[in-house]
Amino acid sequence: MVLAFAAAAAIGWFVIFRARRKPPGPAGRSEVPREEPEAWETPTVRTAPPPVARPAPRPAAVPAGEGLGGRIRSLFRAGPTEETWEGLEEALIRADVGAKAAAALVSRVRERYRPPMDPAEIVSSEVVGMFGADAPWTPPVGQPGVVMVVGVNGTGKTTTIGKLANLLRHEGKKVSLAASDTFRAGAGEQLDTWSNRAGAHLVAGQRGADPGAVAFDAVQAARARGSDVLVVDTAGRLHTRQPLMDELRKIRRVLEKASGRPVDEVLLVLDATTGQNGIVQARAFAEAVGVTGVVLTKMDGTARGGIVLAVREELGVPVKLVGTGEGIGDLELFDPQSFAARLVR
Ligand SMILES: Nc1nc2c(ncn2[C@@H]2O[C@H](COP(=O)(O)OP(=O)(O)O)[C@@H](O)[C@H]2O)c(=O)[nH]1
Ligand SMILES: [Mg+2]
Repeated sequence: MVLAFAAAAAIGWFVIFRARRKPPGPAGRSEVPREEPEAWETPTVRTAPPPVARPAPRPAAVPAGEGLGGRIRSLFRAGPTEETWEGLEEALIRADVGAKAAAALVSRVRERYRPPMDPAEIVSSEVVGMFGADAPWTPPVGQPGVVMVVGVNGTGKTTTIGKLANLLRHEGKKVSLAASDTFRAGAGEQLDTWSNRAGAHLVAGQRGADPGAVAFDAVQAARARGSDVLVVDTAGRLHTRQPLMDELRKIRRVLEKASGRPVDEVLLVLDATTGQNGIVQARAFAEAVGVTGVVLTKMDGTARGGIVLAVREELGVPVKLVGTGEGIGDLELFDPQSFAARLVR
């Protein structure tokens, strides 16, 4: 009876949880079928009745099955057999790292692992190795250096631009922002608020204005004011449809024409909770406008962002920055060590 009640409560909670987590549905977002991250599939863990007292306290290690690390350790418990390696590959794929990165990781771990090593630690250090040679983020240099920010609606482009402007200001740079998302209602106002907070200069047009024209004006205004960096916000609707990609290509062309030099950086913003769909997004934007780096947002939640390993391996695009909240200071330089530790935790 008690058990039945607990199960019903758990299911009820699960349904409410899923309903609450559904994105509110800005137009562009509904186009992208979201893979539900693992954490959404196992919320019942939080409502399970307290376990009966154990005869002996468990060690502080992650319980098997909870995180990737726990899963890896339990796979290796019976010594590495062919099944262990298959299981490891499967566990990595389930953590969104992609088939290519998973296969590469398995073969590297296979070479290095010798019992009684901790297999999770070996995986973690090989993950670090995959990002090993990537250069960390540095602000572009130019008069101004130009950073274009692209990505699907809701991933955190505008918020990231606000945080990035703040970061650059703290490094003593003069920053201009271009509101080239003229499509979405309120996008210009949102960027205006961020520019005020960060102490950056904003160039915006009317809603529906030509995003290329805004970009062109922004380069001229940034140059006239002596800004060190210009960061350009863009629309993110329907990344699978051609018009957005055409628009982004045009913005890039206009920026390069106005500044007389190549765009320094095209940052793709990926939401860590997106899962497998992130690689589809990354491929589409990379093909259309070229992408020089990824900003992985929403890493303050339960998501682990395994998808950036897939993007790194399959498209060769490094991760530059990590968003860890909605506040102006919640942007960090990507650190492979802490990323790997969190992924394999
Ligand atoms: N928790 C969290 N929320 C974020 C982060 N970055 C952005 N957001 C939120 O994600 C939502 C969409 O952000 P926005 O910048 O408007 O996305 P855009 O459509 O890509 O420009 C907003 O509610 C932001 O506050 C992050 O790193 N962590
Ligand atoms: Mg936006």
